[in-house]
Amino acid sequence: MTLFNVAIGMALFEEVSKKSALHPKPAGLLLNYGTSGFRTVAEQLDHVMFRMGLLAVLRSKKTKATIGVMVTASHNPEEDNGIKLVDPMGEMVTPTWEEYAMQVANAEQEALLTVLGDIMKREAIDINQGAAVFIGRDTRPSSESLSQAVLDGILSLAGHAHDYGVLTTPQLHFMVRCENTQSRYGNPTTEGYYQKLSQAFVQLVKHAPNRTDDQKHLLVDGANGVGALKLREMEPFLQKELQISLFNKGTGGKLNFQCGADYVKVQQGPPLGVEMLVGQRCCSFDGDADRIVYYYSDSEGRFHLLDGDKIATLISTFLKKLVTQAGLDLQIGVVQTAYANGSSTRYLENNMKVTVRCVETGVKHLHHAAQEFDIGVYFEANGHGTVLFSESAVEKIQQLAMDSSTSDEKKSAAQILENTVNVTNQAVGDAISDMLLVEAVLAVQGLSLQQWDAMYTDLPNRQRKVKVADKSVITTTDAERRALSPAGLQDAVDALVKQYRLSRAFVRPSGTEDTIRVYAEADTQENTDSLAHEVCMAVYRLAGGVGEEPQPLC
Ligand code: NG1
Ligand code: ZN
Repeated sequence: MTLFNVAIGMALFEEVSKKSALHPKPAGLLLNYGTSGFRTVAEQLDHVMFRMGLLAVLRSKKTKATIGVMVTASHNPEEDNGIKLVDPMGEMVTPTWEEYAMQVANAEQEALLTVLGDIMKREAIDINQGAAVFIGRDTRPSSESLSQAVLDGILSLAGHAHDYGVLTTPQLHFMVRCENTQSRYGNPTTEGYYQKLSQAFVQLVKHAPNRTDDQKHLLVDGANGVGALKLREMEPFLQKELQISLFNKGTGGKLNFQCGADYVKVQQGPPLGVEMLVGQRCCSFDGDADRIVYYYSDSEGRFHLLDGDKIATLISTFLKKLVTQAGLDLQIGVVQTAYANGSSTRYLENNMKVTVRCVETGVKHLHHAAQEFDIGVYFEANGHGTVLFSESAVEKIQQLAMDSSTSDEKKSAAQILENTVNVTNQAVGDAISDMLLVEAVLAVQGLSLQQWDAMYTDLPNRQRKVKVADKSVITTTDAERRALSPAGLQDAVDALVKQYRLSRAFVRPSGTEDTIRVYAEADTQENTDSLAHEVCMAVYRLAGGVGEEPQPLC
């Protein structure tokens, strides 16, 4: 390092030291960079925000690219907040830097500069390298001041910041990807996002010319969050090809409260505030609009949920048909987690004959596995997912779509595929993009919601939680489907599962809450609930349960 660099470094660190005193860390407070960044009650997060601004500058210097910072706590209650970093291609930040994030967030006040200095040394970061960071935030009351703290962090390390204000999480990921691909992926503006996705959608539905107004009509539950706001902004770009009735717009109700994708998925019932008629197509976003689930109510008043597994099945079936029709040699894979309904996996493998992979919970694992296919469709059962098209797959599709010597049938399939690529937010799962994709797939194939639902029947399933003294006593293997410890737990689960038909169960520590999650499925809801309860009891007895014993659901 030259003397000049040392002087710059010292001046910057002095500024960081001065500013960080305005964002003090409560002594002793330790937070985890969980499945999707830091997440806790908003009052505890000011110092974390400031420090993530600092870390984003370092990450930007290291990658020589623009980095994203999103302030949100997704589907958590309104009092919570959170933050996560976005890497140059719009993907989740790489695991080593999650570690750094924890070191920076948890350093006591006087140790902060040393921790930053160590990271710079380990990563050989050049202090003179420029840095640029994009900031987005959701609509929580705490998000504005918290994103201001992020900005303070960025500026105190002399980074360049662009604050987009309120954005959906996937929009922020999109901006970062556009910026770092010199706009080849799209323009890094909300207008650029609306334009790219809606143009592709409008092109796709041209292949379904006779849609009725009823078929164009969709009810959307905005979870009282940012998704509602952004969907309203996007509507004019859709040229009336989608007619949206928007509920839970955030004008009165509370964010995620008795509404939104997570509520609908876990309760397996409709959200409050949506006026749905029999058979009507409805969907719910979560609080930051990166998850979506569909549903409807039948003439007997029964609720039907079409979750992430059903969405993955719909999309991969569509893609497989088009790839075959286009005569392209592209391998399609579907990536799921252990929470995927057993029926969906069986249907994909046995009927659709596509490769299915099961990975650990958390989008970063799914995204990574999906990159191994020419076309990788990944979805968590809770509705978070997208499709990744490899660069060579996109090239082959584009060439065929322009090839004047090819047959009309092949060309048309390639053009539909090309627009499917463009309607998809490949940076990350995106409720708005997934909604347009599902709507287009249904339209192009002339499928009703009921026909989509009938592709396979979900096995009854149940998710439960068990409180234990120390969740780390449970360790797992085989994509979290088997417990390695504590001794005897997996044997107990195996013995219970054997007593039911079409059954499956597993236990794992949650990565976002201090709890053990239990999942069970079986031939009937009654058997599923009974199996889930017995597995909860086994966890309680063998893994140090605390508080009241798990009670059967009645
Ligand atoms: P944990 O708490 O690790 O189960 C939950 C979801 C994940 C993912 C993360 C991030 C389930 C069962 N788990 O993780 O799929 O979405 O939150 O938000 O839905
Ligand atoms: Zn979310």
